[in-house]
Amino acid sequence: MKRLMILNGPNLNLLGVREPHIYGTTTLSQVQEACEQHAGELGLELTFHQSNHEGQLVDWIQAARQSADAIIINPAGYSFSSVAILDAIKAFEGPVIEVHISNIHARDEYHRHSKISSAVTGVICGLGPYGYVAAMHALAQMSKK
Ligand code: CA2
Repeated sequence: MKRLMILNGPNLNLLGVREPHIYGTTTLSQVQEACEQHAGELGLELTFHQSNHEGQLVDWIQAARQSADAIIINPAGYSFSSVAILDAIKAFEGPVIEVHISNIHARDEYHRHSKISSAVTGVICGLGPYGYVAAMHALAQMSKK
């Protein structure tokens, strides 16, 4: 497992800018920098994307079939609605870790049930931006087995 694609869904470009009481004050650029630093340490090649568009996320997941060995995805609002992202993930053969910055299980009913979770290898939520780094370490461990 060398090539890792990290995908971020809608509105995560606003991270650190709005609603800091829920999502904290770290910006998505800072999350990306932390991921790039840890990728270097773990010997991973990293691509990091964010889009507000469902089709773009589906295109990246499909492209990962050729260009990545593992995916970390924060589907954000699409977690609760997107059958298209679910289907695209089902067609990816490598490990996929779903990350949420907040603890979605402590949120309102609407934010509790991710449609994506049934198709992924693991789910990390509630650890703040560290969840991305934790997911990277988990993938690095998995690839050793
Ligand atoms: O906790 C997470 O990472 C979420 O995936 C974030 C989603 C939310 O719908 C999920 O329930 C949990 C929302 C991302 C929107 O991000 C914003 C950041 C700052 C201000 C407004 C939205």
